[in-house]
This record gives sequence, structure tokens and C-alpha cells, in this order.
Amino acid sequence: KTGNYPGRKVRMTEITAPKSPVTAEQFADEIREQLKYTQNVTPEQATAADVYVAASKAVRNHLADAWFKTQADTVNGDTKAVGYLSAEFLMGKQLENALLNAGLTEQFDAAVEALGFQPKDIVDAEYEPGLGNGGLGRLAACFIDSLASLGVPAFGYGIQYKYGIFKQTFDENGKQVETPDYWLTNEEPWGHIDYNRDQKVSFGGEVVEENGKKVWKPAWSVRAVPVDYLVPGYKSQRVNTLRLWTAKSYDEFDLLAFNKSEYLDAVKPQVKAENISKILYPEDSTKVGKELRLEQQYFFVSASLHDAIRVFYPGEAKPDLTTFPNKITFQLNDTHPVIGIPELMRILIDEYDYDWDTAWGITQKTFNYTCHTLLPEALEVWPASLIGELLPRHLEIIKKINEQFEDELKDKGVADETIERMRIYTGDAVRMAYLATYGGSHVNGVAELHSQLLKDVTLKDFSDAYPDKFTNVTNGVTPRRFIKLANPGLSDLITEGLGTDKWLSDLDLLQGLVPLAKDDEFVKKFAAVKQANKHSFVAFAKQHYGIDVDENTLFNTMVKRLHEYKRQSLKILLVISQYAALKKGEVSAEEILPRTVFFGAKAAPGYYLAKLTIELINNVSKVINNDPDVKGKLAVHMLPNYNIEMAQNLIPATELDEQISQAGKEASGTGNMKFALNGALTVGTLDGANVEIREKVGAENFFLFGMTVDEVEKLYADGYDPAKYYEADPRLKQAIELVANGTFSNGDRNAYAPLVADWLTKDWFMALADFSSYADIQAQIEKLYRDPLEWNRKALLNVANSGYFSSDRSMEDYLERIWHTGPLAD
Ligand code: GPW
Repeated sequence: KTGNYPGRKVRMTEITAPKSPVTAEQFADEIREQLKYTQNVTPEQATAADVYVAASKAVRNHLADAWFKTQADTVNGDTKAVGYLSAEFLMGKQLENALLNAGLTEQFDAAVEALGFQPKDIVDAEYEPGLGNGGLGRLAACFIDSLASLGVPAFGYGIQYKYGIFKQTFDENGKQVETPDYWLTNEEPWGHIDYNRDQKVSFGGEVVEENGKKVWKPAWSVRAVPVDYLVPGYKSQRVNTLRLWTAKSYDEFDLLAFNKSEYLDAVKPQVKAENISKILYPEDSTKVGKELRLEQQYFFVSASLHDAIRVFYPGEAKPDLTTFPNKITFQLNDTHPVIGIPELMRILIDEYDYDWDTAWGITQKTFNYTCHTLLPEALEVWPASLIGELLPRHLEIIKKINEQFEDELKDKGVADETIERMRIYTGDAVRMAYLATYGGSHVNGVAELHSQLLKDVTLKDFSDAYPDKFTNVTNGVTPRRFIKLANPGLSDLITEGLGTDKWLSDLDLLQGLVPLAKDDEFVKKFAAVKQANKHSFVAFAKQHYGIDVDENTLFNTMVKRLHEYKRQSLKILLVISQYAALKKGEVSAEEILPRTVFFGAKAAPGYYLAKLTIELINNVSKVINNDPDVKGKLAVHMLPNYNIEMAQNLIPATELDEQISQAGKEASGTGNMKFALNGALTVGTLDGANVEIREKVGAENFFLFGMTVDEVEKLYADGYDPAKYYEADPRLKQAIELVANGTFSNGDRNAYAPLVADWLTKDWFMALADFSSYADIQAQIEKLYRDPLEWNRKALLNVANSGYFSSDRSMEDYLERIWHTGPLAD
């Protein structure tokens, strides 16, 4: 394997001719066949749900040959593969995307109509898999789409959770209610469970010495069974694999216990084993030091590493694993899979008899680490006692890695107190981010600013000691799902404007739209697309949420996980102040700009202030939407259960996007990219990828406000007192008073007291300090919006200049800077 990287722009040419072209009639027959032989219903009996399953299986069958060929080329060719290890893959609905990438959309539409159905009803029948929390999981899904589209051999490795991210509803008081997301209730046609490619994963027990060799004697094991999802590239004729592990028990039944007639005890091991893949932890950017979570992490990582050895050294009892890093490079998606580092060491030493140094060489070459946060509380640190109990051999290996690490640092002349700070193993804890940084070849952040702050702050000691390890790869999103599927109107207009649809696999071509921003007729067409998307979203909102939305208002959206650092509080305080101004008649008739504010956000179930913020937003919404004084001027909607489907519908309809995190806290953001690519203007801080978006689209096409990272630091250093800001800005004071005096809680002054107290005394993320500049910039926003042509010109320039934020470009950067590999030969 050469591992050579062929240079940037890894695939400029699309492979357009499908291998097995199929007519609509043939495709209809294939669906009928599936209905008959696998669904066992006649076309007359078939419901939309039946047709969805049948059509999905038909599409999957179409992809089979390309999948086999990709696998064979991956194993037999000389191109290093990518293994993307991630605890989350937030895929979104599959059918439409698979049709698009396989080039079968038209055939599907016609076939389904021939069967007497509407294509949209069939596509809608799919239940969205929610195997991720937010940005990190969606990024993984975008990346594997791009790798397949670029023709790069890749495996996504993760967990097929039985319960995905919880479903969110609100009770009559506006509180978040979580219900389990049992997404596998009905037949799921995409994943194929492969019982014959299983792996054994063991836990607990002890380490003993036998003939001078350490031997791990585990206490219990689970069976990891892969469920394979196809990842078809867009017009690439390549189909990669997403392999999600599900946990099964070996001890179907404990006969001994059963014979003692302890029936329930007899199934306990089975329950324990199968619990491992039962549920996705719903915490996003906050660590939870739970045993089950460590079990999950080890479970999927151990199975995946063994799987890669099986795939690349088929049937070899004594493979030469010194070549392993030339076969596959593993990317650690945050700290969640970092236990893979000691696991590969263990596999090499204990299972394949390599010496420590050889094993270390292989391991360090094999792994790379992506950090997705700057919040210290989100960097995983495991109690050594927990690792010792669950994975005793791994704890030994980690200790030895740490010893070697400290020696290496001493040799480099690093000061003792610095070494002390950098320890991977502290005596009672293991710092996974440090282990990942030392144990892999490269460390990257996910936007320029974030990568810089990793080097300067979060991982400064490491960057000083190993400067060459650090690099940046700015995140991206797939234009197939988030432009073509989500926004067909804009896609058609782009294709019309550019005279080609090649932009879908080379998003830099959007630059060709820049001159069209000077063409008023084109800008008006662009505006008409946005208006049509707003119109569609009004229908979507009515159908899904039962709400009435006025399409002739500014659509202003803030969708993302609920987190203090993202500052939904800042937005709701602004909305309240705008409401107060309207109520008091402070805004003249010609100054009033009708707005509809959409929020979407799930809060981690145990995150008290986040849940209280949701409750507040819901109740502000109730008061405002029911107040005749502001009717037609201001409306607020907290949309329940933000997910990929909602994103695909709401983003194309949005005109103003909120990216208002405290500077230095949002590692990148990816929603920001989706909005810009769909022609929304951003109001935002200099944080994460906002910085680069603003650079690309032009400062004049971006509403910037708020403190910079340096100003934030200085304010902390000088001693931050939020009450000062409360006193200084009457708009802010008024807004907080309305929350405190019970306006949004039927007069109950206690309802939001914890939030109010936090704002006035702590305000850790300085929402109050940024309020004035945030409120001030609204005048600029509203002025521009009153000039639709100019607004839309700027929005179009956002689209034209955002091609950089394609995940295809992110993948090219990883290939060049980190993975040093490329696409398979055609
Ligand atoms: F804390 N992100 C996320 F870094 O969605 F692990 N979940 C997480 O648990 C973490 C990060 C973690 C997000 C970042 O918050 C966001 O800024 C970034 O765009 C996204 O990961 C993808 O890199």
C-alpha cells in the first residue's frame, strides 16, 4: 500500500453513467417484486409504509454490486482506507438520499406514481434514525457521504443504539418532556445485520502472569454483531460501509440459575449484555462519567479494530500487522473512541505477540484525534478505578503509556511542573484528550479559531512539546442533503445560473453566482425561491405543529442544542425587549418589522438551566402569540423535537440565522454553514466557523456583534459583574424584569428565579455583556430587510461564497493534512 495522496481536488470528474441503468417501468417492477416476496402484500393492499420498505430494498439491491466492488477494491487495491470511529452518526432519512446518490430519483418518482402513490408520501413514511445528539453526529454523517462521493474507501464505525435521541414534546406548562425514541418499532430496510461477522468483546476480571506474559482473564463478554448500512457516493459508483454494532448476549440463558428456579436471575447476564447498545446518551458537549458509557465506547471500538484486522488480513492467523497503518487510518471523533489506543496496544501485544515498541509504533501511526470542543468539562476524564474494574489490562497499558510519555517529555527537557500538568494518568484519573494527543499522529480542531485556541489554551503544553502534530480542518456539510434535497428550488436556480449541476460535487463552482448578484432579475428569482420555501414551511408547520405562521414576516431562526454557551437566553431576552417596546408603543408604525422567531432545541434531560430556558421560551411564546397588541408584528415558536427533517425544512425558509455563542466557546458550528448555503444572513459573534463564514461571504454580508475572544478574556480577568450591564441598558433591564415579575408565569415570581439569579450574579457566558451590541445591530438588520432587493443580493452572495463549507472540501483537507490517502482508482 502506497498511502500516497494524489493532490487536491481528488475527484473533479463525476462518473455519470450508472452501471445498470434502469427504467421507471423496471423500477416499478422491482418494487412490486419486493412487495410480493418480502413484504408479502399485493400492490392493492400496499400502504405507503409498505412501498417505502419495498422501494428502499429495491434501491439497496441496486447498490449491491457497487458495494461489493468497493469492498474488493478497498482490500485488494493499494489505497489506504479511512476508519471513522464515532459514537454518533446522525444520518437523517435515507431513502431520498440513496435515490439521489444512486441516480434513481426520476425512476422512483415515476414508479411510485405508477403504483398509485405520491413520491413525497413514500419518502415521508421513513422514520428518522436519531443516532446522534447534534453537530458532532451530523458531521460524521456528512463526512462519510463526502468520502463515498470522492471515491475514498472508508468505513464508518459506531453503535446501532436501540433508542436514539429522545423525542421531545412540551407539557401544558411548556416544560420539556422526553420520550424514548424506539426507532426500530417497524421494519428498517437499510441496516443489514450480519451475524456471521460478529466479534467478541470482553470486560472485567483480572490480569495474571503466565509464563512471564500478562494475561487478561475477563469476567464477562458480549457478542458484537455488525449492522451494515450502505453509504452510496454521489455519482461516484462507490458505496462505502457504515458498520454499526449491536450488542447480543452469549449466555442466552443461565441454566444453573434457572435450575435453582431463579428464572429472573437467569436472564440477567443477557439483559446486562444487551444493555450496552440500548441507548444513546443524550448529553451533548457535557461529559457523563457513567460506567455504561465507557462500556459502550470500548464495545464499539474493540469490535471495530478487530473487524478491520479481519477485513484487511482475511483468513490470516499470523498477519503482519506492521502494515496495518498502511491499510487503514483511524480517525477518533472526539474523545469517545480514545480507548481504542490502549485496545490496539493490547491486541498487538497480547493477541499477536508484538513487543511494546513495535506495538506503539503501529498504534501511533494508526490513530488521529479530532477535538470538537473548548469546554474543559466536555473533555472526558475517567476515574482510574472504573477503568481498572472494567478494563484492568487497559489500565496497565495506560499507566505504561504514561510512564513512557513522561520519560519522553523529560528527554525533551520539559519542566517538571509542566509534565505534572500533562500527565495522561494522574493516579486516580485518565484524561482521554491527552491520551489521544500523545497516542496519535495528528490532532485537529474543527475551525481556524478553535484550532488556534486548542494550541494556545486547551492543549497548549502539548502543542509546545509536539507542535507538528497540530493542524486545523474546518468542518463542512454535504451539499447533496442540505442543498439539493432540502432546497430543490434553490438547487434548480443555481443550476440555471451556472449552466451546470456540477456544483453538487464541486461546491467552489458556486463562486460563479457572484456576478449574478449584480443582476436584479436573478436576485428576484432568488427572492422568489426563498418566498416559496417560506410558503412551504408554513404548510409544514401547520401539518406538523398545528401552528399558523404568517409568511409575510421575517423568518428568524435559532436551532441547535440548548446550552448556556450557545446563549438561547440572549435571544429570548432580545425578543422580550422587542415585545416590551411594541407594547409600550415605542416603535412607530413604519418602524415595525414583522418577525417570526423560530427556536428548536433539545436540552439534556439532566441539564436544569437548559430545561428552564426551554420552559421560558415556551411561555414567552404563549404570551406574545396571544397578545392582540402585537399580533402581526411579532410571533415566537418553540418547535418541538428539532431533528434533521426539521432542519431540511426550516433552514431553506429562514432569512436570518442566529449564531450568537460566546466567542471562544463554539468549536465550529455546522448549522451556520447550512444557513449560509441556503441564503440566510447570519447575525453572529466572532466564534467558531462564523469567523471564516464572514471572511468568505464578506463582512458587509454578515451581521457581526459582540465581544471577541480577547475581550471576553479581559473581562473575565477584570472581574465580570453582570448586574452592571443590567443596570446600564434599560432594554435589558426591562426584559429581565418582565421575566422576574411573572409576566411569563401567570404572575409567579419564582418560576424563573433560578434563571434570573444566574443572569444577574453569574452569567458564565456573558450574555448580558453582549446584549447591548446585539440589540443595537437589529436596527441594521431591519433597515436592510426593508430593502428586499439588497437583502436578497447579500443573501445570494452568502450562497455564492460559501462553497468552501462543503464537507467534500473538509475531506480533501483531512486527506491532505492527516490521512495521506485518496480515492480508489476507477
Ligand atoms: F463536546 N459537538 C457536539 F466536543 O455536537 F464532544 N457534541 C459534543 O459532544 C461535542 C462537540 C464535544 C459539536 C460542537 O459543539 C460544534 O461546535 C461542532 O461544530 C460540532 O461538534 C462538529 O465539530
